[in-house]
Amino acid sequence: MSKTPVWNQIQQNCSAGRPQLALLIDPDQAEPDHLHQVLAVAAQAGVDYLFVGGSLVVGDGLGRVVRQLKATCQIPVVLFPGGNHHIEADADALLLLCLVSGRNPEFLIGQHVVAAPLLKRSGLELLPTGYILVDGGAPTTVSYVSNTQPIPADKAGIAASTALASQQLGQRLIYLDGGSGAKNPVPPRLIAAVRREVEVPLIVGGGIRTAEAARAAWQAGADVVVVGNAAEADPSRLLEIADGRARLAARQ
Ligand code: 1GP
Repeated sequence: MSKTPVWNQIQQNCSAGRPQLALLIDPDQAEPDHLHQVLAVAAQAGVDYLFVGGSLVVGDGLGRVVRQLKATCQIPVVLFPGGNHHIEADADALLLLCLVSGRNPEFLIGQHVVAAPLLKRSGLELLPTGYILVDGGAPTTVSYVSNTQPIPADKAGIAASTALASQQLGQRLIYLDGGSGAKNPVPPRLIAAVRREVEVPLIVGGGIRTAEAARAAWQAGADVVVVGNAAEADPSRLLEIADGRARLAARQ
């Protein structure tokens, strides 16, 4: 069966004005039975994409998790790599992240050079993404591991200019991330400022734990909202968030 490229799905949903939801799965936390339960809820909630990865994956579960996802559900599997070793050809696509909020050449081009031949051989669909870290109120693994500073949460103008530069450089997506487990989600005001500046699809995640926070992100202009920790701790959160999304879509 031929599959629709993930890029086409994102674009079609954006054109239809449909709020999209991604579940982020941390391979280090994904024990098979628990993952099975989470996936059942994700399917019920109408999750659009499964993002897999993180800035620090210490175990060897990435390949196992990707294969379990592909074997048990139809939701597209998109790698969210923390480095050039997070490549699994069994996934559907990979967010080719360029950490544009930082000034560490390793995450702007260094890792990409090492990964390029592997990515070419993998046949993965590549989604070039301007990745923008926003201060979520506490130091995050991603800023520590990448040795970069996030953009202050009250500097919407810097975030908007960074996103615009990223779009001008040819990135096809922007990902505004407070980082996994962020104390505060990316502020709606900052999301809205970025939304006004760029046309490319906008992914927003980090610290989104409630239906209200997800709805605020969509209303501010996010196309895809990412939920990780909250769904892992309590999968029923996905149903609440999906319910909020349905009510939002009904009002549009
Ligand atoms: C982190 O955006 C993701 O990179 C999701 O964060 O785990 O806090 O939902 P949470």
